[in-house]
Amino acid sequence: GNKKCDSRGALIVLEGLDRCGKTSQCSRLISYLEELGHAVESWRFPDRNTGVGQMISSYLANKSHLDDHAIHLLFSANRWEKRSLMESKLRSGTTLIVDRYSFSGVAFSSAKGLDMEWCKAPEAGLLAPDLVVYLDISPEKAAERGGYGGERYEQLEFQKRVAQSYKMLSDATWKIVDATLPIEDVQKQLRQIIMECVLTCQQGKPFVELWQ
Ligand code: FDM
Repeated sequence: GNKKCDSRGALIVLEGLDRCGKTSQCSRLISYLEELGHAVESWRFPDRNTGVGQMISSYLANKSHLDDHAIHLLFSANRWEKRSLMESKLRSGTTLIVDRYSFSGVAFSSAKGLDMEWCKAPEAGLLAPDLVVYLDISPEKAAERGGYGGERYEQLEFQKRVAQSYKMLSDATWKIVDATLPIEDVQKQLRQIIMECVLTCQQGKPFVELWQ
């Protein structure tokens, strides 16, 4: 029904290669939804503010070395430590726009050669996004944008393997947006796509868990 207590927020995830424009598109989406009067929060993974997040941050800055499996599990743990807060926010009606999620986890680790099914396993039981939007750009074009900050994964050859992994992971439910279009055009498409999702969730779409 239309009772207020039925309405929940949407879990919306943006994925894509480094330099695809995810972060600025996310913040524009937040302003847009706020202007429309929606309860909305900007989230990102890794969340570097937790204890686990600080270990991840130091790994990404090349300040520590960790086994590929170990860092994979830390990225996953970083999502698990936010799971209950995520669910309560959504239940209370707040929409979450999330910059990277489990798909980054699997795409980046499997790009190192880890088995994809092994990579997916610790994600099982996390909340499944109501919508995944992939901001599509070739690794070469992304590299041309420059500004790779020098973190561990910001290298063309590695980003090429990440792109292949994303392709294997994606399914028919993903919305693919051409990230090489002008910023305003990308934003326009994103707004249309996410509003549809926000409305379905308001109408009480049930929660689903990864990994299907
Ligand atoms: N990354 C991100 C992973 O390798 N696994 C994960 O689970 C997540 C969420 O961390 F290169 C990688 C992707 C990226 C790096 O991400 C840091 P940001 O978006 O640049 O903070």
